[in-house]
Amino acid sequence: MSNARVLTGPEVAKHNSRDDCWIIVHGKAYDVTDFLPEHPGGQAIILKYAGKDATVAYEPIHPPDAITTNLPPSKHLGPVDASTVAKVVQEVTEEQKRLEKYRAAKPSIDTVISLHDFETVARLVIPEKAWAYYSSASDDEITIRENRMAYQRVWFRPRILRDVSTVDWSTTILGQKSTLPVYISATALGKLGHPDGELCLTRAAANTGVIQMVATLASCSFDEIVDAAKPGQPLFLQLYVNRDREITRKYVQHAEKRGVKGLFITVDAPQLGRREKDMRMKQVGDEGVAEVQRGQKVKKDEGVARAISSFIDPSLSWKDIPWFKSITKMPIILKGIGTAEDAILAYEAGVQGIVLSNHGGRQLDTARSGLEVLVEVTAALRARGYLPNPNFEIYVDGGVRRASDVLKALALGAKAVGVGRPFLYAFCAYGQEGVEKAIQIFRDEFEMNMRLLGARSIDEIVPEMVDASALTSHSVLTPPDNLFHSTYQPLIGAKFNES
Ligand code: 173
Repeated sequence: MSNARVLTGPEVAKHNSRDDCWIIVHGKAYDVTDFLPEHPGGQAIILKYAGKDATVAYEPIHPPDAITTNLPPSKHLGPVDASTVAKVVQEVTEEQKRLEKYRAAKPSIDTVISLHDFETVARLVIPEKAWAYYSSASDDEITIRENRMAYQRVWFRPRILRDVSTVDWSTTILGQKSTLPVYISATALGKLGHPDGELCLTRAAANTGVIQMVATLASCSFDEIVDAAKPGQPLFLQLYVNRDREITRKYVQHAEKRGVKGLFITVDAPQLGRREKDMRMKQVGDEGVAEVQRGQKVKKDEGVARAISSFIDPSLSWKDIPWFKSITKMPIILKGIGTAEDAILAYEAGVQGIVLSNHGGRQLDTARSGLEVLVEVTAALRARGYLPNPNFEIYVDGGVRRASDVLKALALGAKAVGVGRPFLYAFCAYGQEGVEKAIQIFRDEFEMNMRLLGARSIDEIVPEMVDASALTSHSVLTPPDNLFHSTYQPLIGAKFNES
């Protein structure tokens, strides 16, 4: 029940124990005592703010409506008089000093000329924890590097003298117009790196005619994102399937009602990969354990993503596909296919597409690159007479940094390519303008590469334009002084306590 009276800071502060825990978020108080054991991110982080204003910690990780939808109305205690609330004192840390220094010295956006540049800049202007979470990949980070290397094992076979005065790289994805054969792939927790989070993507997509795939675990709420889109702007939705299917059904049907044009169900994450950079980062910097947390086993090795992923249903199986088809008319695409066998099953299950993906190297380490999988998938589907089929599209993601990468994937049979981290880094570094610049860089690269390849439109990009004979050979050397080698950071070992 909503309390009509405005509460004061000292009143809220009295409820500061595990048995009686109130917190303030966005100027309103909530009784989270019963919710503590259910909090996907663990109790410890809430208890740290028991009786206090938790907005700073809440904001980057949760959509604004997470607390109101997860707590029953009886636990919504109503507004708190802001003038009576003690400010959560945020001392200026070494990290903040570092961030200020780098933000002041940030290269002008005009000097950014490749997608790699966004990564170089983002690393230094976002909090260490954000960088650790975004950049991390699983285990020994072999696959994240392989995603990049695979593109370097495919070589072009360009055609000449074709009058390339006009070249056009626009296409359609699931029947929706796209100015690039590229979509913005889902990445979670955008507000860790920029206060506007995923809205930077939505607004840039609106201005450039590119399609954004909205993440289930975006920092901005789904409705905020849809509200920020222009009328008619197509959006896709990435779906993590909840253990409680009723929640998933409502979420999917709400998305359909709001006009989402494609449902990308993530199928490669029944459990989240162990991303050691993220896990290590969690172990440092959490010294501020509050009194109420003492004696409690504080899980310190989870990392940001694992901590909030417990709702994802590991029992998801092929048997669930008919159910998805029964609850929505949106095209269904399975995101995270890694073999021809599963591509065939997906086709036979009657979905409209597949994303050949290893989740940006964040799930099964030493899984192959989407590009390599593409070759076996198109061969197997063709052999069964399943391709060509205008109602079944194949996408690839992971490691794409150049239009030339996209052209290779298209030549090998992809309809479009997903790009995740580079757009994320673009907005971490320069907000919406960064994303627009990233798209401009793609346009410039497409124009040049298509001219040099002798392809005037997307249909003229054919398998004969690439030599992929080295693709399955994993030992081809590439020059070690590549830009991407300097953006990938070495893993670090266990840390000794400081004496
Ligand atoms: O790759 C990820 O980090 C991811 O997909 C995820 C999953 C669960 C929670 C947060 C992010």
